[in-house]
Amino acid sequence: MNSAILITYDKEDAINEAMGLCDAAGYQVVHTITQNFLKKPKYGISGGILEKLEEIAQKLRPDVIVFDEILKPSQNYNLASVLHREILDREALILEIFENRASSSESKLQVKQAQLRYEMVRAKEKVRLSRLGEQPGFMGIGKFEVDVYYNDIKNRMHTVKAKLEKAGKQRELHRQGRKRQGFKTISLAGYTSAGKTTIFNKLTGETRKQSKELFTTLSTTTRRIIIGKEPFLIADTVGFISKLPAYMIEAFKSTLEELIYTDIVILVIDVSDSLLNLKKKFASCMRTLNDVGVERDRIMFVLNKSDLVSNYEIQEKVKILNLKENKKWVSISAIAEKNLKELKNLIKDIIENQGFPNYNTETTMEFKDPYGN
Ligand SMILES: Nc1nc2c(ncn2[C@@H]2O[C@H](COP(=O)(O)OP(=O)(O)OP(=O)(O)O)[C@@H](O)[C@H]2O)c(=O)[nH]1
Ligand SMILES: [Mg+2]
Repeated sequence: MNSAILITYDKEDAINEAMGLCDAAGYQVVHTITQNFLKKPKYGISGGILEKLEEIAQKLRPDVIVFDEILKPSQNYNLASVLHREILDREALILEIFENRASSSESKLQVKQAQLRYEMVRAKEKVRLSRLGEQPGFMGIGKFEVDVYYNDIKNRMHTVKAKLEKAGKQRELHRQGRKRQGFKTISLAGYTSAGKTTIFNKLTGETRKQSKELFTTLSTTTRRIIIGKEPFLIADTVGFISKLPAYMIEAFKSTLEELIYTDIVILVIDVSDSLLNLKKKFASCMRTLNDVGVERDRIMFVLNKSDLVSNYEIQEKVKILNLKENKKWVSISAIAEKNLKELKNLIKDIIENQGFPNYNTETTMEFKDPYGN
């Protein structure tokens, strides 16, 4: 396993997630440095911390240095020139995980597109700097090469986009086919590791990989299930995560598009999360669903992992997430197979009442994601 020094900008909860991301990307964290949230323009960290980091990197010789934040291309460059190590920011780290995990041809294309966009942002910065004549040979290449490089990325993006569009059309045909057959559709959505695949497996009898690692699922799987006497199609989807730039959601849009055309979106929430994490992840999910174009009244909420918390705690969390007045929620434990019947009943109820006269879907509280995702 490769080693990493991890720089985090947040409190306890975020460190665990950052460690999880490193682990999923195959890096063993040998040292962690926490710095307050304030952004420092040149390096993304203060001079004092940079010195400390230099010293530790000398001693521990990690393969990479991970910043659990999104760095500007210039910050990345400045850091790499001082530390003589590969610098991975949160985006690059997530891209590595996606690259290792993507197995279907469509998810591979999506990852490719996200990678190219990541490079594109950097290429633009290179072009800008070389035009200003500020940093000739920025990142080791001259002005002419910068233009060639930039155009090359543009061309490659074009090709990937065309292929993805074709895959998207195929998907659309499938969707229409299912609609013609009169199937109602359900999609499982939610933060990575909330337990979507575990629920999917329990409901369908499938054996898709479920794991505590982040981003276990990268492509959508759809299966037929019977609830009551009615057949449904249920889809398991890629998980969400906060602090992701819009283009990454955009890159996965064709997968996430399943969510737009589905009758019910089940938002899976890990009810065993700390209050801080629970709120942060919930806000991030609601924001992503909104960005993708899912209306609120198609969302039902499943509080999973109820085996890990008391009933009292569940009730408290329901109140905090403001689901109390919204009857479209149920707490379950996929692992302990608790309340799976209630979950099916709720799905059936919602489908029967679609239009939802019995459900109060008003949500008075605004959830703000501190990271803007
Ligand atoms: N205690 C407990 N653990 C659960 C429950 N459901 C799922 N898990 C665990 O949570 C972890 C994540 O489960 P997954 O089903 O892979 O989660 P996911 O939402 O599909 O995650 P991604 O595919 O990574 O987005 C696994 O280690 C599961 O065993 C539950 O009801 N109780
Ligand atoms: Mg999964």
